[in-house]
Amino acid sequence: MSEIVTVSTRPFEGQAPGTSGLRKKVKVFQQPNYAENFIQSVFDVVSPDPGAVLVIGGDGRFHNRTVIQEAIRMAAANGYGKVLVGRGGILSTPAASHVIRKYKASGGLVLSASHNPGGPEEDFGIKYNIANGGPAPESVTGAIHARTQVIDRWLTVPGEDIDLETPGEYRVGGMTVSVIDPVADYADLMETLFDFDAIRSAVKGGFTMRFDAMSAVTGPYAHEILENRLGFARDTVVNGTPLEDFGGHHPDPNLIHAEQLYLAMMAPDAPDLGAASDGDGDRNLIIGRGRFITPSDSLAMLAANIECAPGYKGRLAGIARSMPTSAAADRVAEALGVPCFETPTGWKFFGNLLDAGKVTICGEESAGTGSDHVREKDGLWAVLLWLNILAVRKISVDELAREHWARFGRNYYARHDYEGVDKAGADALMDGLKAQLASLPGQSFGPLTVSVADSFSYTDPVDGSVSANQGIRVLFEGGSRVVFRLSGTGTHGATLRVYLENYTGPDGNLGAETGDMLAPQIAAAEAIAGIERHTGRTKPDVIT
Ligand code: VG1
Ligand code: CO
Repeated sequence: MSEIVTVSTRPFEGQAPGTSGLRKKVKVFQQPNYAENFIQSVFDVVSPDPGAVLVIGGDGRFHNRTVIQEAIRMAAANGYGKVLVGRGGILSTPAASHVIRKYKASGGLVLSASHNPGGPEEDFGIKYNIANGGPAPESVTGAIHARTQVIDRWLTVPGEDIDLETPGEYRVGGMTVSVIDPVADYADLMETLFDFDAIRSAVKGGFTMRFDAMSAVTGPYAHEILENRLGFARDTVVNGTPLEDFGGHHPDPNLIHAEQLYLAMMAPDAPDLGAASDGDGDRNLIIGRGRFITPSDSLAMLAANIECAPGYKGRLAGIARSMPTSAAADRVAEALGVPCFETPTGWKFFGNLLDAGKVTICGEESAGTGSDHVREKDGLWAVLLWLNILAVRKISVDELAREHWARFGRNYYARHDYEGVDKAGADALMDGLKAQLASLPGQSFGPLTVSVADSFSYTDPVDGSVSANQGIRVLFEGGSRVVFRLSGTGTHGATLRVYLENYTGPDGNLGAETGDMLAPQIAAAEAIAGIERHTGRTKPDVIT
C-alpha cells in the first residue's frame, strides 16, 4: 500500500450541486481545498469498492488540467483501482457517459460548466455521473451536499502530475491511470446507430453542412466523424479546436451565441444543414437552409422519423421531455402509440426511465436531445440523427418541418431569460406566483383564460421518489401556456426563465412569426408574475 496523506479542511458554504453539478466562478474553485472538498465528498458518499474504475474527463476549459491531476491523486488515495482519463483531459459529456458504460466504471467526474463561458474570470464546474453513465440522481447529489457541510479532511497520495498528452498507462500511488483516445469509442458507437452509408452517399451527391464546435469540446469529435468518417469537406467543422476560454465566447449553441452560423444558414448560398454544440458537447443547435428548428420541435421531429436510423428501427418504447419543453413530442407519441413522460428540468430525471426501458428518446427545450445509447444528452448524436433522416428521406430541413406541422400542428415556442437578477426579487416573484395558484383558474388575460395553474411536482415512475417545486405552470384553454422557473446552473445572482408556448392545429396558421404568435402569452406572463416589478427588467436578456 502506498502512502496516503490526510489534509485537514473546513466546509465551504454553497457546495450544493445544481441542475447539472457544482458550478462556480473559477476564482471560487481556485481557493485552497475547494475542489478537493467537493471531490472528497463525492468519494465519501459513493465509497468505491476497492479496485473500482473511475472515468475523468472535461470540456478543456481553463483549470481543467489542474483539477484533473488533483482528482487522480485523490482517487488513488480513496481506493480506486483505475482511472480512465481522456487525452488532454478531454471527454465530452456524452463520450464520458459512454466510456463509463463501456468499461463498466463505477462512475465518473466530468469537469465542465457546459455552455457557460470559460477562462480565469469565468466559470468552472464538476459533476459526478453514476455507473449507468448518467448524472447522479437527487438522492446522491443531496448526500454529496450534506457531506460538503461537515467535511474535515481529504485524502491524497504524493506524486507528480502525469503526462495527460500521451496515451498509455501510468502508476499513481497504488492505482493505474490510463490515458485514452477521447474520440474513438464514441465515434465507433455512432457508427452502430446510424446509416453512415446513406449519409456518405448524400455527401457524395452534394449534401453540405457547417458544424460550429464553438471552440469547445466537440471539435475533435466532429472532425473525426463528419470529415474523416462521413466524407464532408475539410472546412465543414469551424471553430474545431478546443480552447481554454472558448475564444472568449459563450459556447452556447443558440441563435444569439451562434449568430455567425445562423446568419450563414439564412443566406441564399447556405449549406443544407447547420449545427453547433456547447462547451461539453451535450447540447445541439439545428438550422436548415432558411429554417431554424426549435429544440422542442427537434425532439418531436426526430422521434417521428426515428425509424430511418438502423439503431432505433422497431424499438421506440416511449418518449420523455422535461416539463418546460413544448408538447410537440406528446403529439408524436400519441400518433405512434407510445407513452410520453414529463419530467423536471435536468437530464438526471431521464435516467431511471431509460434504464427501465420505458423511453428510447428524450429531450429538453434547452437544446438537449438524446437516447438510450448513453445516459446524457448528446449534441453530435442529434446532428447525426438529423443527417441520417435527411439522407434517407432525401428531403430538406424546411420541407421536413412543414410536413411535420401539417400533420401534428405547430407548437410556437420561446424561452425568455432574465439573467443575473437580484435573488430576493426573483424569490419574491416565485412566491407571488405560488400565492396566486388557487385563484388563477378561470381568470382571463387578454384572449387567454387560465385552465390550470400549479407548481410542478414529479413522482418518478420507477423508484417512486418525489421531486417537488420544479417550476410554476400556467395552462390556458386551447393548449397554450407559460411556465416560470429559476435556473439551477447560473453562477451569479438568479436567472428567471419564462417559457412560452402556443399550439396551433394542422389547419391553423403554420407559417407565422413566433414573436407574433406568442404576444398574448408574453403579456399574460407579465400580468401574472409582475416580472418588471420584481426584477426591474422590461425585457429579457436572452430569447431562445
Ligand atoms: C439548464 C437547462 C436544463 C439543462 C441544464 C444543464 O438548467 O435549462 O434544461 O438540463 O441547463 O445543461 P437551468 O437550471 O439553468 O435551467 V448543460 O448543457 O449546462 O449540462
Ligand atoms: Co452542456
